Amino acid sequence: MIKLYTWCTQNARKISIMLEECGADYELIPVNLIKDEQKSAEFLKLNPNGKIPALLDTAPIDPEMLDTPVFETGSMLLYLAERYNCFLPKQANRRTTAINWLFWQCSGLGPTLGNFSHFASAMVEDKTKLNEYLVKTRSPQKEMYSIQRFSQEALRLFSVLNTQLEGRDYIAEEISIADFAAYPWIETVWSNFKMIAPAPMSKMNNIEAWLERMNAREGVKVGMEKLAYGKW
Ligand SMILES: N[C@@H](CCC(=O)N[C@@H](CS)C(=O)NCC(=O)O)C(=O)O
Repeated sequence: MIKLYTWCTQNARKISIMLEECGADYELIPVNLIKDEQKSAEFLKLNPNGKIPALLDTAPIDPEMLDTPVFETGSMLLYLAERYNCFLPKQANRRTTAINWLFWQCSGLGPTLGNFSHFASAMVEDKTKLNEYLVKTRSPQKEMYSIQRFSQEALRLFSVLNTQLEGRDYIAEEISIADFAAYPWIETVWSNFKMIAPAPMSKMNNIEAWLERMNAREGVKVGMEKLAYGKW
């Protein structure tokens, strides 16, 4: 059984999708970000960095893993791929490609979109249009420079991914942890970016088709739904 310590956010949904797609036996344990429970002494034993998600495997294949928490979504996806023997391609070139793009998401796409949301949400006057976590953590100031910086970088990253998806159904040809890492972030901001940058976004046809393929997957749908905003 996998215990997933989490809240309802994009990073967390990478893992709920993976767990669903693997057919894993898992339990969701809420860590309330609105109450700062991610900084509690209890949670810091799971992730000393004080951020969700984190997981514990209560029936690991290797018993030495019994009390070893797994944190950082990239590490968690790799752990689960090995644990359930799925979504990490066997062919060496595809495997390396999946890992390349997993790191690309964790170090580039995720932080860029996180920063974009932090600054762009400051422009939203009606708080009911934002989720509770963004209301709590968004920039207190309206800063056009920061919004431009992170939206331009996001568009550049979309374009890089769009090129990778040319002639491929999934990032590493076959579906993998690289797709599960990128999907929740892109899905959440996609319609907003189409509104704010219609010209560059009209060229992202490969991502559009990939999103449709991802949306159609049962595990993806259920994984997203399990940690939809406002669930807890
Ligand atoms: N690099 C980390 C990022 C995790 C992260 O940023 N988690 C956010 C929610 S999506 C969080 O816990 N924020 C609360 C905080 O920073 O105190 C990962 O991939 O796991």
